[in-house]
Amino acid sequence: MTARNPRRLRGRAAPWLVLASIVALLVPALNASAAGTTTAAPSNILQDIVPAPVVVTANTAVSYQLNPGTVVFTSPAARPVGDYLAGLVRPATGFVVPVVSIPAIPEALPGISLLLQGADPSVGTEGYQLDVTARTVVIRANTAAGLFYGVQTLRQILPAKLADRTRQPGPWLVPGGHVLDFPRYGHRGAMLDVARHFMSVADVKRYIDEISLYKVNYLHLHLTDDQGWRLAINGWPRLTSFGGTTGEGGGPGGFYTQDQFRDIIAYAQAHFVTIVPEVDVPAHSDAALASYAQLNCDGVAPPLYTDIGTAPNDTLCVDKAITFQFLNDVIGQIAALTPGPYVDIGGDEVSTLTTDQYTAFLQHVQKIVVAHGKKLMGWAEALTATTPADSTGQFWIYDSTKAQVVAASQQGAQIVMSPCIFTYLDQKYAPNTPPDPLGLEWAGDINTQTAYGWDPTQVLAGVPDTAISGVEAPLWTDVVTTFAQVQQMTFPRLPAIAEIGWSTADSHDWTSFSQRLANQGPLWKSMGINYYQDPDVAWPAGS
Ligand code: TNX
Repeated sequence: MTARNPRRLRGRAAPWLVLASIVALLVPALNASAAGTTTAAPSNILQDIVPAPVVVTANTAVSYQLNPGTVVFTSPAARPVGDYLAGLVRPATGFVVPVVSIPAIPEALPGISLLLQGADPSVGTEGYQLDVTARTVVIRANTAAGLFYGVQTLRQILPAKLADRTRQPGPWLVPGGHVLDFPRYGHRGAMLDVARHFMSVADVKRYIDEISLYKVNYLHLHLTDDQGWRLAINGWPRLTSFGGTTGEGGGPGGFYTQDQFRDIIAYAQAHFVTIVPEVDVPAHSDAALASYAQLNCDGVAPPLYTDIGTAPNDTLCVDKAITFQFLNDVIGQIAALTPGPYVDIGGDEVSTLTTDQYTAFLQHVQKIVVAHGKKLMGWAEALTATTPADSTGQFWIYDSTKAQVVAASQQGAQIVMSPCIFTYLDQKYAPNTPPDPLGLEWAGDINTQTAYGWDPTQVLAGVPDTAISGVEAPLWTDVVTTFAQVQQMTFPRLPAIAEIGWSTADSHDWTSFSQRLANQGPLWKSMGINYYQDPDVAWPAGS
């Protein structure tokens, strides 16, 4: 429409030009005066970044000071990232922080620039380059995602009190220097089990905010299990009106309408997080079986299950046509809701089917997933039955499935590494001494150093490096009931696993990591994150 109307085109172009020129004239004076009056050293140092960047070159002689005249300039396609950054900066500083989109920025303007041009080619599709001088903070990337990750770095090197929701005293100094950064793996995941204990839309969004800080880009939502079905499916209303009404321990449960789920997905997208929706079948399906008698082989619905562990008979009837009509509806609707590449079908812990039944079932389910335009993801067990080239499997347990995971990876399956002994966020940090700490212990105690102490390429001998998509830290909620507990189990272990997914293998070093991690403490305090003060980490006083 605008292309056919040159007058409108001219009319649209003018405001940014005018605004940019005014701002560019005004801001140097403000910046110069602010820089000139600053004597304080930044409270943070450039090296305090988690995950560790590829290159960090500090220039301690300079720092940039956010000031009342600071403007965020963005390439037009990066405007939402600029708005996001300004939204982070405004509450604690009280500054106006205008965001101005400019098609081509000839040289860095005074202030903060988020540019989709001029990045070092090595940054690829998710990396970024950050340069901080006394006059400018410039983040360059090839994609909006890269700029978003540059902004996460900026959040970490600004004073922690920037995260306060109320006005705080400055100065707001950004340490000077250069960062060049890009991820080791494309899949850096977290998982939240909203089936055992339901988590509200607001809680899921908050989780997205908090994991984003560590450049996590996949959030796997475990949407169904024996204890609850959490996503409304058109045509199958009892899944949620009955199957969603409770949870583990018999609590009130809950579920997302499809509109609420779209809202979560949009929020995740704005944070460059891809949702991986999981419907766990054929086992872990008591909530569905209790809701619809016809899904049971004997036509009798079992009661809702509210205990820990698995229900006595929680497996779908794999011999009935209606089971596959049901799955086609569920998978089709989930595929239509999600922009991400995967529908996760679980596939774990099946004890009542023969190998042939399990294989036939999963092959059928994989056809449904593919027919709806998605790739099948599942727990490692699924790889024993699916077509490897069309599957991503999540390695979690060191049992007999190991060999089949290795074989599938050699035949084209992608593997996400979630070895339970390192990544299971529902396990206790420390041994079971009174007062009983939160968490299970079947995979062992996992303190922060343990969560950090592994490498994806060393988990399973025989898995080609190229078959490893990345890592995921699952948080099961069998014993985790509140969002404060979700935070306590996630921090500081998730940042440890995020660093394994993002940073180079060469940079892996507990001493360096634990120092950088310690300096996240004040930031978490400002953000209201209820974290576990692991005694192996020297948290700054008061954090
Ligand atoms: C194993 S990991 C499970 C979950 C439990 C978890 C508790 C996996 C595929 N299954 O159903 O919640 O242990 O730690």
